[in-house]
Order: sequence, then structure tokens, then C-alpha cells
Amino acid sequence: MQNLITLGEFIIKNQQDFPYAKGQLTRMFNAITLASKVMNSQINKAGLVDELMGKVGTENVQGEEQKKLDVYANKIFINALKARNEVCGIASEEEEETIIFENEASVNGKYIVLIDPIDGSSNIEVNVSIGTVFAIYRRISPVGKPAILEDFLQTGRQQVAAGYVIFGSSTMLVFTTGNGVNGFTYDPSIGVFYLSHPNIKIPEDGNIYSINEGNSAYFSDDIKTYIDYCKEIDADTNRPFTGRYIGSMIADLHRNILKGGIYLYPDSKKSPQGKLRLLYECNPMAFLIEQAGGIATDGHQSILDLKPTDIHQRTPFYAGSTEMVKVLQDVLTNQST
Ligand code: AHM
Ligand code: MG
Repeated sequence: MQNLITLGEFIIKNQQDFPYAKGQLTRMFNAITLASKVMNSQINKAGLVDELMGKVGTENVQGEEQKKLDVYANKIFINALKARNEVCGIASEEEEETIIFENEASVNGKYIVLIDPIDGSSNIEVNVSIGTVFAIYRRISPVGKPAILEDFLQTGRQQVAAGYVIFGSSTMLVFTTGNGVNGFTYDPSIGVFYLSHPNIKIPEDGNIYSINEGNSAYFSDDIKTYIDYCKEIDADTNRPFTGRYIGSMIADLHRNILKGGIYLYPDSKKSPQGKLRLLYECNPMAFLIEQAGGIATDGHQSILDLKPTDIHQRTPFYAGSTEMVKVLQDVLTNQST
């Protein structure tokens, strides 16, 4: 590590780039980092503590089984954000309805947070990387009153900040406030996040493709054509590409952002709208990827320009290195590869 700069110092030093009140951003990030530290400590003992492992026996609104850690993380992030009164509403993968705070302090909050508290839940029990992903918006409804649904249904372009925490071989927070992307690595022995990855840029080209190829039978011909292209031998374009798929979107994208690559979760006969959720998975990752110099698209347009109609809606999602995503876009618009 070259420069010992903490996350707190970095936010204070760079908050002039944030176009709104500085203390508010600091307090929201304090909430997110505090909750991340709690999660880090809990995840590290997940195999030891029964209360954290396994299923709750309930399903979330997506019809997916909730894991104990999903429910725990949801509670921790909501409570940390609620306690700081900057946020007037939260939408979470684990909550069917939006959470709209009605207490006097919170109705004056100017921000909305959309969050997937644990992404990659299927990996919890097998000690593989999982993460948390969040998007922050300014509310559009007047302060002083409870938030309204339209506050949550803004396009991804309106995000004022977004980020993810990856709980991997180390824990990292990666975020943007619209002025580039920076990554901070957590030192659990002293409880501090340090700037470890300043000004992250995704390589313009790469040779990693990440897709659940087991679903191939359900894919469109275009996606099958693109997968065949990834596997062809061609020295000029460094093919065949390397296949890497963790099954935690944050971990797959984190690797591809650092190394160069493309991530695909298409619509298919199995998942007609795709699987990933626009508001709290794809939008924040798309904001980060565009800020890092890459592309995130639903195959037709930038993810950030999609107009949401439902807090839990899904979208096809293709994201990564510019040159790689462009080739995919050519295939999807039926141009030759
Ligand atoms: P989750 O938020 O319920 O964990 O679901 C999202 C996850 C992504 O992290 C991952 O990329 C994808 O689902 C994996 O899905 P599949 O098992 O269909 O490949
Ligand atoms: Mg989840």
C-alpha cells in the first residue's frame, strides 16, 4: 500500500466534488461503512454461528429462499442508515414494499437508498465471495413529507453515489460519487478502510467472459453465437477467452473491472426478463462501470437510461470492457463478428 489514506480522510478531501451538502454524504457513508464492518465480522464467523447459517424458511418477493445472513444484513444496513436521518426511504431486495420513514427527523432526509444487502446468497455456505451493492439518489418529492414511489423509480442516471462492498479474501468498499471510482481495503485488526485502488479504470479490452453457461439451452441464438465467438481460436483477438463465473455478480464484476472482461446475464426462456434487478443490482454496478470507463447495457441501451416502473423489476445485463461489450452489441444487432 503506497499512501496511507483512510476512507474518512478521502471523503473529507474529495467531498467538494459532491454537488450537495457535504456532511450528508459523510454521514451516509459512515452508515454504510459501519454496517459493512459489522457484516465483515459476522461473515467471518458464519460457519461457526448457527444463527447466521442456513435458510430462514421464508421467501423474498422474488420467490427466492431467504438465507439467515440475507435477513441479518438487511436489518443491519437499514438500521445504520435510518439512525443518521439523511435517508427518507429505502428499497431492498429483501423487502416487498419500499420502506418509507415517517418520523420527524427522517422526513427531512433528502436521500433514497436502494440496496441488495447480500448479493450472491447461494455462495454464503460455501465460503465464496459475496457482497453488498447500493445506489443513492436525491429524492424528487419535497422534504418535510414522507417519500413517494417516484423517488425510488428514477433512472440510474440520477444516482448521486453508488458502490459495493465485496467480502472476499479481503473486504473492500468500491464507490463513485460521479467523479471516478475508488476502492478501499479493510484492515479488520484496526477497523479502518484504506484507499488501496485509487481511480480505478476498467481495461478497454480483456479476455474473460462470465456467464452461467449451464443455461445455454435457454439462451437466444444471438447469445449462443456470442458464446461460440468467445470460444473460437483467433490469436489476433486473444481468443479463446477465459471463462470465469463465480455466481456472485459483485465478485464477477469486481474481477472483470480490475482485469478486463465481460459479464452477461441475458434474458432467456428460463428468465424472460433476465434475472438481475435493475434498481439495486444493475443500476449501481452500471454507474460504477461507466465511471470506470466501461459499458453496461441491456443489449439495446445503457442500463442507466432505462425508466423503472417497479422497484423489483429485472433486466438483461451485459457489462464490462468497452471493446468486448461492443462486439456483443454487434452480435445482438445481428452484425457479423
Ligand atoms: P441474489 O441477489 O439472490 O444472490 O441473486 C443474484 C445472483 C448474482 O449475484 C449472480 O450473478 C446471479 O444471481 C447468479 O445466478 P445464477 O445462479 O442463475 O447463475
Ligand atoms: Mg440478494
